[in-house]
Amino acid sequence: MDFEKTPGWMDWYADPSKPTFPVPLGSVDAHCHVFGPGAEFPFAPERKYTPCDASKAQLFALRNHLGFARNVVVQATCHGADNRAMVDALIHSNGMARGVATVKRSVTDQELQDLHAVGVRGVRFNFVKRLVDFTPKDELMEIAARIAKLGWHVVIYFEAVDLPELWDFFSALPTTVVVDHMGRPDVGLPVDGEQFELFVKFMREHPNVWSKVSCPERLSVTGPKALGGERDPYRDVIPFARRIVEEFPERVLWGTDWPHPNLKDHMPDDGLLVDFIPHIAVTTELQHQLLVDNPMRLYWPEENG
Ligand code: 0GY
Repeated sequence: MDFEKTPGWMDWYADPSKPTFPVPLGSVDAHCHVFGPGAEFPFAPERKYTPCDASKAQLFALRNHLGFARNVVVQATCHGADNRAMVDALIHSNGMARGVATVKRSVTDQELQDLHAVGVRGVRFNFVKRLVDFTPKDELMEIAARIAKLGWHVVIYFEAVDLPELWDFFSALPTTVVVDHMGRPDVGLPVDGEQFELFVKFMREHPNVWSKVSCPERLSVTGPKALGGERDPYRDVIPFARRIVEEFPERVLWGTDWPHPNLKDHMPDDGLLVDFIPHIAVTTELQHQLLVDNPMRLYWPEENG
């Protein structure tokens, strides 16, 4: 099937630079997506955007280029609860990718087992209104109870302003909970201001909650402009991500977010995104936890010696 991209859609960066930061051996890109290709894996009728194609082969080529070893492929909303493109990527990864799916209440136990067998280890609940229609919380809680039995976790995606309203629901989730992109703080506000303090409190009070310290390109107000050196963009996000890495070093993950859906102003050079890592994880020990130990514990626990 041929799909017309959403007007103004920005395609992923075709020729990313080589990072100057050498990531530790065995690093995991713990947040990335595949889109289609639409001709093979059609986008969902209920989608809010139609992206460019971004295939598993292109994802794995980027992984190698950046020096990473593994991927966690997160189901993108443009594929709804049809997980075939993500599953196909896992199947062709030689065991080097695990996945996070989107499922509905109607999913059968056999389907969950099948997803587990190919490497799915979590489900994503999305509360970003521009991306998805509302799913009743009782339905999500029912899904959470079922996937908890498989040892899976729940990935949650929401905007910082919605945390107060969602707090009780998130607190009741019976699994490990992974927050996408630090709960999307407004980095124009102080790092010790009311909004981000609430997120830090949320992590402090819930030892089962982890955070991806990803997406500076999405959160930054100063943007891609290099402020402190040629390869030094998105500086306004650093204090936020660094604070989370340093207070919760055992509960943080990092990902490229390739192919970067719905960016409006610029498409990041993925090599530069990797060079952001030593600014937020400033010791080799923190870098190893962020890129290797934590994602391995969550997604490949059977390999932990
Ligand atoms: C992200 C962000 C976005 C979209 C999706 O599944 C998706 O459609 O995740 C977004 O537009 O903010 O983290 O990948």
